[in-house]
Amino acid sequence: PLVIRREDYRPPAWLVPDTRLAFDIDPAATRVHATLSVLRNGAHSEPLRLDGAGQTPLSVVVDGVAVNDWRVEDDQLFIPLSGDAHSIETEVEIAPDRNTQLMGLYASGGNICTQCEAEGFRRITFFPDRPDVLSRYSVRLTADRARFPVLLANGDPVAQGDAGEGRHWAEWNDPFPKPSYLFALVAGDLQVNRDSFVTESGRTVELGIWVRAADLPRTDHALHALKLSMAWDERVYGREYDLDVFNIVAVDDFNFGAMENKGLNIFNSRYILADPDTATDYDYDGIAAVVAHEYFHNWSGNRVTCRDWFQLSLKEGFTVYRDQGFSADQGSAAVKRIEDVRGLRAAQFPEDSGPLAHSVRPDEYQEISNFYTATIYNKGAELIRMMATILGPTAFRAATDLYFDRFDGIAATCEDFVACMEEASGKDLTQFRLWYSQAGTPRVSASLEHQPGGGRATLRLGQRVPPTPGQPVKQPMLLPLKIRLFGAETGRPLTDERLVLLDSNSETIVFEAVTERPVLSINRGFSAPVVIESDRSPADLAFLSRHDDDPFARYEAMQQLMLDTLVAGAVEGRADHEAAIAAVADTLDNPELDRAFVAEAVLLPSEAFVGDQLSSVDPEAIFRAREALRRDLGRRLEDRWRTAYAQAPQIPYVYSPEEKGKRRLRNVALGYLAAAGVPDAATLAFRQFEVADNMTDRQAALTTLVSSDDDLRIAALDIFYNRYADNPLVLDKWFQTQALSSRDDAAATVAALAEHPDFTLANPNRARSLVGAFGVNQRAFNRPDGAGYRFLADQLIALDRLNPQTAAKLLPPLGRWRRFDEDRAALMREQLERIVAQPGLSKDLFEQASKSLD
Ligand code: B3K
Ligand code: ZN
Repeated sequence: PLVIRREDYRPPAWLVPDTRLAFDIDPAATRVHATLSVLRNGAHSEPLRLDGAGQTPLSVVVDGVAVNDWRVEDDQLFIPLSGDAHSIETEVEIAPDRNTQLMGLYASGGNICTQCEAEGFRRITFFPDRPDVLSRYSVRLTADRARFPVLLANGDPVAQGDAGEGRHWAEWNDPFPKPSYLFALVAGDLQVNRDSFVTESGRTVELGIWVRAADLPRTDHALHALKLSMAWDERVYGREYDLDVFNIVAVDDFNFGAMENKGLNIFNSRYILADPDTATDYDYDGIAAVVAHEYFHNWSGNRVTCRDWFQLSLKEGFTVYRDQGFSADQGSAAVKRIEDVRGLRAAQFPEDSGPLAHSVRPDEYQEISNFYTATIYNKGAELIRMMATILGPTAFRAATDLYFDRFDGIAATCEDFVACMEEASGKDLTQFRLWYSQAGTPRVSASLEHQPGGGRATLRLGQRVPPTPGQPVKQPMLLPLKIRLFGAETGRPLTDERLVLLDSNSETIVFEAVTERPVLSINRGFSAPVVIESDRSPADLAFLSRHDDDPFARYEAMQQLMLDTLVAGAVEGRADHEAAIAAVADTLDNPELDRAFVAEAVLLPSEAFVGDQLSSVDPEAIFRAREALRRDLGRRLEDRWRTAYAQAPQIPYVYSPEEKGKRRLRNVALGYLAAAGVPDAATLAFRQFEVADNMTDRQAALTTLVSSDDDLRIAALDIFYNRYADNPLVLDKWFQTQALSSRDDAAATVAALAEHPDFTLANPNRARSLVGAFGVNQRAFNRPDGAGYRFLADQLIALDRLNPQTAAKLLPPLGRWRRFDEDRAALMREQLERIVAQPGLSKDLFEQASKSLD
């Protein structure tokens, strides 16, 4: 396979300052006429080389004259050119309605749209399809007026008119030079929800969210989030919007969440459409976060873009960090941090310890689509957060100002970003840079000793970065650890919070005159994305869960206590639940804690996260240990769960941090009552399912029922299906809830659902809702007979023929074989080998499956 290496980067041989595109839209045969002004970049004699995946030019014209000395080789068009500046015209014909990969120009629900990042533009026309070739685009669209009344592209609208024979045209012009991955167009029958935003300097921006007519009532939340994002970026980063219009289009068939095309974001409809009856609180939060994320890309990604795809985290890590900050400011910052860390542990830590581990700035890839990972996005965001912590808020803001100012209109690198951080703050980040090049999650050991009687306390810290594929030996990294000591007797802090910069393999920190036995609070706020291995006793962890003044650290102490309990239960078959039960009781009883925080703090770590602590994962033992603790917590604290359950939130539904917290705690309580096996659990859940005026409560009740043995689950599933039969986003929930069930028959149910008339692999959301969700259902997927592995492989092989990108994304659960017993490992490898042996496999799935076998 062809490997692309970061060290091979060379500047483009030819630049393209201006690009004119004319699209004659027809779903079966769209003509694309491109006119590129090209400039030789430096002194060389290379021909012009344009990328064009699977394309043949219908014509090639140089400076107005048709030529035939061009050739197409390995999906590139070579044109010999004698001068330093030329005008190049090409024409191609493409078929959006046969594009099942959903990359390039494709059809979705009768509309035509684009997806170009990372390398989709080469499926539309011949172009140097790399992010460091920035061009000014003007675009003319012509299409049938009745079928495609709306014609949109990047930038500002210039003109429109009649083209005769029932057709019309529109012209768009984007004054900002951009790489081809940010190109977009939409032709469709859409309605718009409009508003406007006045920027800080007084410019009025027309905002529009475009959807099918029937979906229009579900667009207000996204539009509101957009305006909040625009104001937030002005206030927090000093970044203003720069065009007269900002449009968002929602489409049903989309490979991921959304795309930040300049002035014309295109979204998966699941990140736009919401009303209380069809979307959960979680969906509402996700919509606001993704709308913000794509909007923030206008600066971190579009105005300042990436030099090459190895620098992807430059825009993605930073933009995730920015959207996390935005979401934290909309409600509880502590709960947001808890959710983000939980997400990091669920997706990124396993990636970092598995066969697909790669650094935040990778050194090589076969298929760039495979590198849109939790490491690039979420660990990348943690890197920015650590730099912000090391610099402090004032210097960090000065550094981002410098970065935006210096690299505006430029394709930059991660190194450029770090250099701005150093220059604006005077700090030396030489060692910190290892975070960009070394993969793997550092492990930090911490042990605290105290001389009784008001003496000295000694904290010994150590770090170790485990080996990862291609990186057997690691250097110590710079780890910013926020630390504080609390007095075991008084419960009061004994020190201020300190930022320790651990930069060697081991270090000792001494605290003098420590008057009582200290308890260590470490990595407060999750200041570094590491694993802490400490010698704190269950009693100390329970103590911190009551007394720590950092809400994240409080949550973390409780999680560690629960995790230790679950690991003991899984390994030894039983465990002492008392400390965990007491800590949960105290948290529920504390009136000062906000309900949303309480709901997060009392939740048990996932089965997968428990498995990640073990050298060999036994999914049955983990499930049993977790159910045993859930049952005990449910029974012993039944009164408290009933009290929490009785605190009904407001009707009608209100989406606010406060009401969200109440709903969350209430649904967590319902889960514990069901785990306790109280006789009325199913009736309670079913009643909630029936009377709920919102999807949050309805889906939570359904989730509880779907894992129960009660026949009410069948009734609830039928009612849910019939009620939402014509809403694909809600039907996804119907599939997903069943795929995540903890019932013994979950694997069989999933196999049957794959034959359901509403199931299709052609729609990525639907594929993910069944196949993707099943892959994270630890017990069902890892059945000892290997049926789960076989099912996933069958689905991936079928999906790969339609949509390689989406297939490759769903592969990682099969790559975890090293973590399991020999029998399961052999069954998983057998399926990986079967995938790799498929004739005509995409390079996307090949790269993921073959690396997973190593
Ligand atoms: N930049 C896009 C992701 C494109 C993924 C291509 N495989 C969305 C985002 O991160 O905002
Ligand atoms: Zn992004």
